[in-house]
Order: sequence, then C-alpha cells, then structure tokens
Amino acid sequence: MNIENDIQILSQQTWGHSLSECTIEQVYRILLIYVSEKLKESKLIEKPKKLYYISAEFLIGRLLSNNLIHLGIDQQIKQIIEKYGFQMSDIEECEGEPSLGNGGLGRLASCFLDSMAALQLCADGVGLNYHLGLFKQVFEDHKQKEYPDHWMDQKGWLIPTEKRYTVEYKDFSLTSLMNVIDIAGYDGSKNQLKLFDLETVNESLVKEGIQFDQQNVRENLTLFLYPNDENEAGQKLRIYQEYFLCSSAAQMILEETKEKGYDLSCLHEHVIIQINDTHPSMIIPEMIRLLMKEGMTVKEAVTEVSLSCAYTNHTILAEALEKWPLSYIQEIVPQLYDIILLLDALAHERSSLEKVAIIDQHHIVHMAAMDIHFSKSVNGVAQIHTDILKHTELKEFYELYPERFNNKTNGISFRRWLFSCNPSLCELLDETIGQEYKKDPLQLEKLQIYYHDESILEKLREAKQVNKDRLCKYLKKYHQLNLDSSSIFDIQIKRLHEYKRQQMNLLSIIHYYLRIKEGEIPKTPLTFLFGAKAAFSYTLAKDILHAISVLSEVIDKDAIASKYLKVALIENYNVTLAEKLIPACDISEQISLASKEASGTGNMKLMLNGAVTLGTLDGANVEILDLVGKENIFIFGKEASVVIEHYKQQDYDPSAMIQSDSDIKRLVDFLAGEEMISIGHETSLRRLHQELTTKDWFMTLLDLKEYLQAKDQIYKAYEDKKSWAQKMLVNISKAGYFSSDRTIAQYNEEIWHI
Ligand code: 26Q
Repeated sequence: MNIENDIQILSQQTWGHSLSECTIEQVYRILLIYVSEKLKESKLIEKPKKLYYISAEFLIGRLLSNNLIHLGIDQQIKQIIEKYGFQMSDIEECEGEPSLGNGGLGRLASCFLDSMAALQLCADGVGLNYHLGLFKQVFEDHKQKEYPDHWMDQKGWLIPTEKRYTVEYKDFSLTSLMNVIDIAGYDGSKNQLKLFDLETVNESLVKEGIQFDQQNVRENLTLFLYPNDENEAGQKLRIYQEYFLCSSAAQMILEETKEKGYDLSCLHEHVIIQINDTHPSMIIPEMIRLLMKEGMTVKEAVTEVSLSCAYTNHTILAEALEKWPLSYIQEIVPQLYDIILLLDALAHERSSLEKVAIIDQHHIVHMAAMDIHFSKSVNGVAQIHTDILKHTELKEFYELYPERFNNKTNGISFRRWLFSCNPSLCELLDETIGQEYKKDPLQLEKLQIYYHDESILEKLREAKQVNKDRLCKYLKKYHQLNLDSSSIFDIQIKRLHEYKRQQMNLLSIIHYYLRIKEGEIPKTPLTFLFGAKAAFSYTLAKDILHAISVLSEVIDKDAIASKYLKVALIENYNVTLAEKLIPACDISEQISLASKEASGTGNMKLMLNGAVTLGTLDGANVEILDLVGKENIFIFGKEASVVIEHYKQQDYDPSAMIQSDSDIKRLVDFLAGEEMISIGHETSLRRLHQELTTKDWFMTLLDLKEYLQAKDQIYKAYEDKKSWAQKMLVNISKAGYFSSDRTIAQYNEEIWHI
C-alpha cells in the first residue's frame, strides 16, 4: 500500500493539482476523503451478541486524528504531510466538531464508542442528529448569548443511509431517517454511531438566537439538543424527541436482530441495550410494545426486555432525574400509556413503597424507576456515587434488587486524551518507558522508576511548558487572549452548574485580587482559565458566568493586579478546546460539593496530562486520591456524609457563615460592590450576591475557608520545582486505571457478556 501515491491521485482528482500546490484546507479535505474511504472499506464487527449504547448525547469531537490512530496510519500520514511542507496541527484546525452533546455524559458515551471499537466489541451507538447542536456560546457585554451551531454545514464524517422508520404519535406520524458515523476499530474493523434524524426538519424555523416555534414538531424535532423546557411546549417537545429516538432505535434493533436470523423469543441472548441516563428510558416500553406486536405475550416481552436492558445513572441531583406527567405521555404517545400503566402495576406487585413507584400519587412518571424495575443492571459511575445510590438516593430500590446494583467507575479514551492531544508528553514517555503503555495503560506505572531522576523531572516540566506555550499561541490566534505562559495555569473546565461551584473559585480569585491590592504579591503570577456553557434558561449559572467575565475586566484594568493575576473565560468551550487546555494545565479544579458530582471525567484527563488536582472528596476524586496518595493531590472541604446530613437536617445557613466571618463577608460583598457594578450588570450581580448570602443551596461558603487554605498550599507547593514535577509524575503514572478500555472491559465482563 502506497499511501503517498493514493493521496497524490486523490489530490489530482479532487483539486486538479498535486499535494504540494494544495492549501491547508484542501489537504484536510483530501485526508477526510481518504480516511472516509478507508472506513467505508472496513468490515463491521459482527458477533452473536450486540450492544446498543443509546444516548441523547454524543460529544464526539474532531475525528481525523483519532481515526488515523485507529487505522494505524497516523505516523505515515504525518510524514507525508510534512514532506510537502504542512503541519498536522494546522490541518487538524480545519475540522469543525459535531455539536451533539453537552457535557460529561455525552463525552463519556464517545469515549466508550472509541474503546468498544478498540476492544473489538460488537457495539453501536444510537442517538439523534441535532442540526443546530446544543448552541454556540458567544459573550456579548459580559453575558452569554446562544446561537445556532451550524456544524453540519461543513463536510464531515456523517453518512446518510437509505434506512427509514415510521415513528407514530397520537395524531400523526413522522419519518425517521438514519445517518451513520463510522467508528474505527483496529485491523480494518469498525462499529457505527447511528444518528436518527427527522426527514422534514426545517432550520428556518429558528428566529432570534436559538428561539423557535416549539409547537411545530413536524419541522423542529431534531433542531436542538435540550431545547428550552421551561414551559409546557418545551417539555412536550422533549418527550417527542425522546420517543423519536427510542422508537427508531427499537425498530432498528429488532430489524437487525431478525435480519441476522435470530429468534426474538431469545432476544436477550443477542441484544443488550445500555440506557445512558433516563433520556432514552422509553426504549423499555417501546420494545415491549413492538415485541407484543410480533406475537409475544406481555409476560414474555417484559421478561426479554428486562434481560436485555441495563441502566446507567449519571446524576444524583433530584432536578435532573426525569419525571413526566402521565397526561403528557397519554397525549403524545398513547401507545405507551397502557404499557407504562402495566409496568407500574407490575412494579407495585413487587413493592408497595411509594418511593419505588413508577407512577406517583400525582400521576407523574418517574423514568428512573421504570429503568430500575425493568433492567437487569443498574450502575453508578464512580465508587462513591454508587455507594450513595445504594445507601441514600436509591436505597429502597437497592433493598428490593441488591444484585442489580453495581459500580463502573468512568474512564477516558487515552487515544484522544493522551496520544493525540499531548505529543510532547508521549515523546517523553516513549523515551523513558517505551511504547507498551499505548496498548496497556497500566504500564504508565513504570514512570515511577524516574521519581528521583532530575533530568527526567526536568523534561517533564519542559513538556508541560511546551503545552502551555502552545495553548498561549492558540488562544492568542483564535480568541484574542494574551496569557503569560510562565504563570501558573489554574483551570476549571466543565458545564456551569452551582454544584460544581465555579462561584467558589470566583470568590477565591477575588481573595487573591484583594490581597495583591494590600501588597501581598504571589511568587508566581496566576492565570485562572474557565471554560463553561450555562444551560439556556439557568439564570443563576448565567449570573456566575457574568461575574467571572466582569471580574476578568476588573483585574485587567488594575495596573498592578494585572501583573500577577489574569482571568480568562474561554468562549464556547468544547472538545477541541479541551484538547488544548488539558495538556497545558498545572492545577485541576475539581471542587464540587461532596456527594454531587457523580464522577467527573475532566479530573481524569487532567491528571493523565500531569496536572495536580485541587479537589473535594467527590466523584472519582476519591479514587484519584486512593491512587496517588495524599502527597500528590490537594483535598479540602466537608465530606459527603456531612453534606448529606446538612441536607437532611436543613441546618445549613449561609447568613450565619457571613456574620461570623468578616473575610467571607468581604469576598461575597465584593460581587455586588462598586468595582464590579461599574463594569457589569447590577441586577445580575445582585441576584448572585443575594443567592449566596441567603440560600447558597450548594454550600459554597461552607467550604470556602478550607478552599482558600488549600489554594495557598498548592501554590506554595508549585514553587518547589522538583517536588512539583514529582507530583506530576505520580499523577501521570497512576492514571492508567482511568482508561475507558478498562471501564468497557468491566461492563462487558459483568453486564454485557458480548
Ligand atoms: C434532565 C431533564 C430535563 C432536561 C435535561 C436533563 C439533563 C440533561 C443532561 C440531565 C442531565 C444531563 C447530563 C448529565 C451529565 O452529563 N452527567 C455527568 O455524567 C458524567 C459521566 O458519567 C459524570 O462524570 C458527571 O459527574 C456527571 O455530572
């Protein structure tokens, strides 16, 4: 196989000239065509049993370099490209990213697809193709504005197919068409991500920003991910969307199973459906309905579906557990109404506790309850999360079905989050511990041999510096930001949510700002980077973003403080930006209120890339601590049990904290003080101030003092160059556990048995 020759021919065919005469964009297009063709030729992985990973979100990211790695031609392509005077990094910049996800759950689904293909498991992703994505975030006047993300306008990896399904609603039906994205495995094999789309979608319905006619389901169904569901029309639209996904998926799964010649009466021997949070829960009643249409009895259908489904819970926030009025379901999908009543009755036979009912006294359907009663497995996504599910949140369910509950600590794809995003670190790893870690991530532990090796520690620092310089160049070019790459990069990147407590980080920055003004100068300048989108209708999250943006300007305008302090709020945080930010991070902020972050996966990515975690004992941070030991992570804050007790007793009172501590009061009051209001919007800043002083539902002030102390400690630790590099080294060397290949192997061994 002569790749160079093939590419030259493609260049002639496509552009009428040779590779050397191509623009960067043209080279990208040629590689896209070349790789797409290779994937088309790849053989679908086929086994007697197939997994369907069904999810409302897939946060895929760019695919070119990932696909090259899987096809095993990344190095060859790089050489060819460089021979003609191009840089792979420039070519990668030509690719946009699909906007089909929002945060952790969607990114996890994509890492899982990557691992399933790498491990040669027969497994497809199933989701929706949102034409305009979540939204594109732009800051105007320090405020988040949402715009449609026209990600499909660029030629990409999405392939239309001829497959069509009819999805029936009460008074009308819609045609669902199937698109696929090939997911490369090794050795010329592949799986697929199947994305259903509405045939009659009409993008011109979108008026201001991301507002559109929410009633026009025939034309709006796959316009956006999580359309604004503040009102009834928005909530109903979500039910329309979810059923569209589930019905298309169920029809496709049964069709594929029959085509392979399997008997539906032993469905569970050939099919396993992993339900990614509650958004696709209607797959359960829909499968039952379709199997009954195929001639099964209710009992058989319920049994087969229960043995074929497994449910993953990703959150313990009550407001995120989906509940729908039964009347909406009756109105939108009456064909599921009787089945849900039946499932509720069956559940009631097993337990009469109100807490485990599918339909409650107020005629509200609890999707998670349906999942738990009618799945063979229920899993949490980190040890502490699963424990909280078992013993607190889902206690009554656990007592009913102890054998169903299990933990699968999340993981990340090392191919994307190390090999592809951090070449300078990989080069050092290759030199020191050889290449084995690429196949077996636990081999990273070998790095420990160099714990006392000054020259390797120095090289580790150099690799970090290369990445910080690279990030600065990138942010200057694409975001008009000027950062000092010799400062400490303290980074918090994740969705904006009160429980993640970006507001606590904000208060700490105010603290350093005031200290500098009092003459206390940090040894090394500090750069705080944030990346976060706030949900469209989440006012307080937007207020927090606003305050971060305003504080950034307050500091920039201060001639002295700006020498030592910088706040950068990076617009439109996405997978592509994460790939630049993560390798450049010194300090990883994982500061959620203990018990609230199910796992987190950014924490794993940052650790793997040599950042040191500043965090609470929440989610997978607990497991990071176990792995690296307390010398290599900075832990602070109240533990989950204490927090849970506060909620139970309802005895947390932020105003008492403020009254008893003038330091805290000063920081909180700064938010709505003169300096901030002179730049920002008084209403928004006051609302945030009011919230923190009177309610503070996620207990920011409870942990603030300890957080400030921990920050002082971590910045001090940074000053000891050698021991800091040793901390980096330990973090990298212990990250192997968090490979999603390990997670997926566990899902397969304990749940899927493919
Ligand atoms: C619910 C109801 C109505 C509208 C939207 C939703 C909704 C949408 C998205 C609820 C939850 C989500 C997303 C949840 C999520 O991303 N959870 C994250 O999952 C990660 C992968 O397991 C974990 O690492 C994170 O801790 C968890 O927050």
